[in-house]
Amino acid sequence: MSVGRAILDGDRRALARALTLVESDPGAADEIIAEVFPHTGHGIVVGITGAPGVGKSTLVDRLAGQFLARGRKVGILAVDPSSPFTGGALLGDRVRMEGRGSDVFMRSLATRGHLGGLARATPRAIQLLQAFGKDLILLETVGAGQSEVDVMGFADTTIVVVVPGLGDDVQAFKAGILEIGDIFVVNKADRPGADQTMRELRQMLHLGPKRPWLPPVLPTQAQQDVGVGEVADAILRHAEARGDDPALGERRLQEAERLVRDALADQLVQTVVARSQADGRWRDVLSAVAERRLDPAGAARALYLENA
Ligand SMILES: Nc1nc2c(ncn2[C@@H]2O[C@H](COP(=O)(O)OP(=O)(O)OP(=O)(O)O)[C@@H](O)[C@H]2O)c(=O)[nH]1
Ligand SMILES: [Mg+2]
Repeated sequence: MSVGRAILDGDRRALARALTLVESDPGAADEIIAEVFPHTGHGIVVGITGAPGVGKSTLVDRLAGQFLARGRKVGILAVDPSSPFTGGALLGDRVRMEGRGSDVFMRSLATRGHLGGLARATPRAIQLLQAFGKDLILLETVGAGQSEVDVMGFADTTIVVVVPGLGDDVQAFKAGILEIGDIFVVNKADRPGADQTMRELRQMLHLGPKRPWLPPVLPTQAQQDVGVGEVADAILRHAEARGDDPALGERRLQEAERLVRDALADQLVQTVVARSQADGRWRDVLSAVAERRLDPAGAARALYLENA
């Protein structure tokens, strides 16, 4: 049986193997993705982002519990754009999640060194989980940079987690976090200043451009499992609101465009590199660029025209 068929039939080991392929070399899983693709795209993908240590993993764990209790099939992806390795924190998370037994599938994704790797691997990992039958995927990512905004682009609903006392986070808000958040969570609301932080956030959101969906600002104490049900409710409400949004079709087309453009870029690079390696031109051109006889864009153009 093919790996794709096995995943569709609910084989966890086949899923784990495919995810490893996707992580180490996105293109390597093309065949598997092609087989399962008709069975993807359903359900809700929730992105959870925020500065290190704000409680994202704890919230994800509690949200998983909420959605399991509501009969959803939950998958979790912990994406770490900053680390080329699966860090200790993520391993700790994994142990915690696996306490939930086989109802939740949890996986960490790291860059493994290649730039832009996560932006390629993340949608494929989501598709594999959907093919496996998961209809609620929680996507945790840390940081406040472009890579994080890129990864969150694959979420239907983005949750931005902050803690009382915005302080350092103001920087992150300038970097566009305010624009990508559909739901704002003030976690560690057991700490002083939570009310003020919520007020400040609401003010900032009201100052922004008018949108059909005004992002709610919700307090949680994830550790104590307080307020998490309200976050789950808000996720479902946002999914419903999106369903009525005439822009949804346009969004799906944009997503398709991004996937096809990325795949096209991958295939063009592979084809041109393989062909120019085969006739020995590749090394000559690299030498020319290394010795500054040729500029990189000029080199690429020449190789493309010779081999595409
Ligand atoms: N006081 C308090 N602590 C919390 C709460 N939620 C989580 N924590 C604690 O905050 C710490 C960080 O929690 P994590 O869930 O690992 O945070 P994270 O955002 O996933 O961290 P990174 O993945 O490392 O960025 C842990 O010690 C949690 O127990 C809360 O509501 N109140
Ligand atoms: Mg975490």
